[in-house]
Amino acid sequence: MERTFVMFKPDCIERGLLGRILSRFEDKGLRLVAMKMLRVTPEVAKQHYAEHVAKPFYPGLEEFITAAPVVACVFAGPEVIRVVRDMLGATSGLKAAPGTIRGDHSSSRQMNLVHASDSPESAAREIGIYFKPAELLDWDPTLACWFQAPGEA
Ligand code: FUP
Repeated sequence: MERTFVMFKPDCIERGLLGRILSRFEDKGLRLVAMKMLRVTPEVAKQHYAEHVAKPFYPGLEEFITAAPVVACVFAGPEVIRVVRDMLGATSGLKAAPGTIRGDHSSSRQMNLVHASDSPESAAREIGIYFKPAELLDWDPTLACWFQAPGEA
């Protein structure tokens, strides 16, 4: 089963939206396999956003992502990387379609509430930054059989 890294960013925690947005992933039937609250340090921010470190917007992005706690998660499910990205919507809340998480709750490109991996490679890399292998729980929710038919997962 595919895994993706999801991070509820400082704006999400400060605005008290964690529960409501997490509920959307639960409602969808995504399997939560790891979760922790932490403060992103400048060092971890540079690792996480390695591809953006040299860009003009990076200093502001680092200031934002280190400004308050975040909640880091791993979700598992079929096609979960694409499914979560579709649920988030476009990077900028101003462009994200209504009905998506960012489209419904964000009006910003930087303060876009939730991060999610965009490929299997970035999922593996990002999960490795925030979690030890032993922190990823292998479990079968009792109700899984009511979210997908046999053979779909
Ligand atoms: P995403 O894949 O949707 O997380 O977006 P990107 O990898 O393109 O950007 C990473 C983060 O940088 C986004 F959360 C938003 C932020 N960003 C800015 O703050 N300013 C920019 O000009 C572009 C991206």
